[in-house]
Amino acid sequence: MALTGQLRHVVVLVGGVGGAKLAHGLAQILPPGALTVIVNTGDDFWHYGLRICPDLDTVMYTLGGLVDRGQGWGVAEDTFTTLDALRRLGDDPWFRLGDRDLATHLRRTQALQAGWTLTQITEHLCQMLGISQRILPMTDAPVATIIETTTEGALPFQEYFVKHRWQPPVRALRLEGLAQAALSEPVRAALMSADAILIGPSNPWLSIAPILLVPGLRDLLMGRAVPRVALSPIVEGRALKGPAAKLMVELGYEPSARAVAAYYGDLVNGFVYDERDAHLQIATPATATFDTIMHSDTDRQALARKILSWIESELV
Ligand code: FO1
Repeated sequence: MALTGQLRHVVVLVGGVGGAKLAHGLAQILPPGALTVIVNTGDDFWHYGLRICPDLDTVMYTLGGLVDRGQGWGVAEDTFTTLDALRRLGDDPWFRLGDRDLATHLRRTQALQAGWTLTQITEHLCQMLGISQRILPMTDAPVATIIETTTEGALPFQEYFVKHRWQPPVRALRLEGLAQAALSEPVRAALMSADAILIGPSNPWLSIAPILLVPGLRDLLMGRAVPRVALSPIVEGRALKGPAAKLMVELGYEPSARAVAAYYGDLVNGFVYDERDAHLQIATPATATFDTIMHSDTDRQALARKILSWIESELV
């Protein structure tokens, strides 16, 4: 299936690993500059005095070809000399920061302290890594996803996700810092000029909701008369990766692609879900089923091409 070139600018909203894989597939089939990836920053936190932006880095390393493909985050073949030295000094490093990855956090923190915005330093890091598509944080303001658990109380995202291995049952989610958060000009301009807006197969509650909560973003999206297409991160009742299915049950949803589509509601006019779930009745006006599980680079490109071809033939 060939693309006809009607989609000159595609925007995709993503969190970490799953969304980064789709963004990588899109980046490989679209010309340089034709893709903008808007990334969740609710997972960001300060650690050892450094600003860590796990989802931004996962997308950056994936598009830059540096990512550790086994785990889906971090730098391939990284070493952990600094972490080992910290352990010797009595620290208990629960968040695995590789030596090469640390360089990213040092450069970012240095730039933020010198007055750069997160958008500016992300653009610079992407240039340095030779990435030809645009990667934007959802906002420049520091926001933090807080997980209200039934057993450990309120946990900042990485403590819930990494330290507690997403085991504590979740009661509710909230985003701190929203009142100060604004839509950045590059995010606004990207959404305004998009010929299609995709929502990646990322966790709708943990990764996509924070992006949609940035003041003004949801309204802007709803106001765009272009294809707005979400992908399900749930296949046969299970999450492709991470806690999405477990979280859905804890929040009172059925863990299925149908419940994901219902959650997005009329924010999207198209919904893509896995062919293994083809029997599900989905209420979104336009739907397509494909093999959405991406093991290889070829799978990523194939899925990206099928989605864009379907959008061009059915939704444009
Ligand atoms: N995930 C883990 O499960 N354990 C880690 O120690 C860990 C370290 C880490 C360091 C840098 C980075 O960019 C990502 C890292 N991640 C780690 C992944 C990250 O916590 C999650 O993938 C996302 O925040 C969820 O989208």
